[in-house]
Amino acid sequence: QEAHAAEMERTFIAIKPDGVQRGLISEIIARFERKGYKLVAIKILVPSKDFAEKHYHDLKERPFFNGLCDFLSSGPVIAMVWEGEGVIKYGRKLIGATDPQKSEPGTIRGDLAVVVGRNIIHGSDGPETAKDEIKLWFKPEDLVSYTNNAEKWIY
Ligand code: 3AN
Repeated sequence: QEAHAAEMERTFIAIKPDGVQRGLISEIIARFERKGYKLVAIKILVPSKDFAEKHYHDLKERPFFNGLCDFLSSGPVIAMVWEGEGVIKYGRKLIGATDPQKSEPGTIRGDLAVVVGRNIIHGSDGPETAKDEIKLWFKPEDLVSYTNNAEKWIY
């Protein structure tokens, strides 16, 4: 039984400039797609420094805040919303630990990244953050709602 789209859990996922420029967009999207999650919004943009600071406002007091915001605004970012049961928590599992030296093989950071300042992907860390980040990056009408009925396309 499929939950109604309005009740489905959603998370904000971003491929950072290093992931984009290393050609990892399709690799990363494939992992979420194959797991069974549904892509409901996607765009490419170069965030301004000001926008990056809004996105990372929780980390304002951290010593790496300025460098992190410079980095996020240094090139194109793929901003996405993924939907599905448990997608916030399991999305973090697919991504792996913040420090790629500690993330397990099989995770996105474990397989594809080496240093913490260049860890290729962002994922919301909880329901409140997910809601705030989706609102910051997308307009409500940017999110699609559809029933996935793949059999319809098998002839
Ligand atoms: P996550 O991205 O796994 O949620 P956070 O929210 O603790 O981790 O950190 C946000 C981002 O800040 C990380 N993705 C990483 O790029 C950067 N960051 C975290 N810790 C460090 C650090 N010690 N040095 C440099 N950058 C860091």
